[in-house]
Amino acid sequence: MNQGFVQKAKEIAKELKERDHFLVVYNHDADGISSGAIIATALKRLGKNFEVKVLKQLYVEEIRKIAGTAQNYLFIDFGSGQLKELKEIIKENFFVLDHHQPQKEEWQHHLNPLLFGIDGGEEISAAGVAYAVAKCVDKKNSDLAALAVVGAIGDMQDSSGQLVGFNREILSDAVSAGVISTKTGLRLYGRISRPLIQFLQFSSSPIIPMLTANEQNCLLFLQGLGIELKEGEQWRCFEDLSKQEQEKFSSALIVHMHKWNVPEWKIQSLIGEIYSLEKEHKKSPLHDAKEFGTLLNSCGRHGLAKVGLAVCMGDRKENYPTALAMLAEHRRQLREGLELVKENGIKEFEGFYFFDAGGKVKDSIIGIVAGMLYGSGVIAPTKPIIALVENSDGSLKASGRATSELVRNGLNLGKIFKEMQVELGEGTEGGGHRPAAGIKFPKPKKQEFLALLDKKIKEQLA
Ligand SMILES: [Mn+2]
Repeated sequence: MNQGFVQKAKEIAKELKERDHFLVVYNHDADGISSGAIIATALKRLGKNFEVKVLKQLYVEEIRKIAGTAQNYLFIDFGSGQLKELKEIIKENFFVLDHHQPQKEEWQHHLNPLLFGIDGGEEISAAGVAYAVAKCVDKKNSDLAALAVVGAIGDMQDSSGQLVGFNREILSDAVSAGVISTKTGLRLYGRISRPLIQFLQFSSSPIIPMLTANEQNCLLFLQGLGIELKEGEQWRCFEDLSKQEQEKFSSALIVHMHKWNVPEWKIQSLIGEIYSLEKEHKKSPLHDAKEFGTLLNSCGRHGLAKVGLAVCMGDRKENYPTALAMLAEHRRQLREGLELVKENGIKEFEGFYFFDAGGKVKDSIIGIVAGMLYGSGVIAPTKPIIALVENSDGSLKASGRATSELVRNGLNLGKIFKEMQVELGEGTEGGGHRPAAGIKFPKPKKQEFLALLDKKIKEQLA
């Protein structure tokens, strides 16, 4: 345990116990919702008065709206990058629990692992930071470690195959409290909520060559293993399989990926630690930390973060069915996206593959769909794929995805879209990472966009 970090968590916990009338402001993704729920539960158990408010981003206008509405404020999973603005507008009586890059600004009630040399990208998420405070408030809050694990998984802090660093200490609290159990197994998403075919077909991390986005091949793969897809009327999911069937499935998948020359590190990351929430029903997606995280993200994306928060705080009646519906909606949109690709086909430019979804696919889904196409066998890994959707405001949003091989060869989609933001001018907003990036631009600039993009990609890969 890092002494400085724990000391600061203790100080903040003490303040929370002494004060009352809080506004808990939290981020709308899985980590933000879990951390909001951890703090809200801790306050509730103390008998404090509090309100909650979700935000997509902590813009200055939002801070202005919030100011004066409570006696004390907690900003969770953001705020470290807005300390100056918070000090100017809220002035005092606010706390920041975050793991993003902080401004160079002093603030007494600011807990961020990066200030203590702890990696906030891999070792602890906002939910872990919130948990550290909750645990200092009362040792009995150790059951909340389960939500801290969900938050960390939601922020993909297990990408090495298991939780590391500070997250491991939180995990061990969760195991001791009997709220989480771990096992080693296949780390594909959807072990509980996805029928076997979709378990393979919708795999986007990693992409499985010839199986992702290819329903027919998934069916053949499973038939080849002799695994029954149904039990009576019910589609079987991976958790329904016997131990032998699970092992058969996993080894066949590994052999398959070797056959298609998937890099060794990617194949290895397929097997790792699985986190189960022991207090949740075995058939509920909440039983698996990854699915719990996706359920929260689905709620957040649909403007229903509060539903996710209620579920995190134990609601299994009023809000739970809505949360399940959001998760189903997420899957439906992925399926629809892939079907649309089949119908509309993919165009090929010299520098990239292109898919125009029109107004039919949400811009939050299109990037995932684009990435999945590499698995379908429809496109070669030699060019990036660019997918386009029309937003409800009439603007266009392009999402680009590239393979790691293309990135090694010099492709940087984030840089291209950042440059295009300047070159396409007003109404354009672009950026992102080398293999995954996005850009929004006015509709009349579509042809200009395509031509410029083709030129830039060819230049980078020349
Ligand atoms: Mn986060």
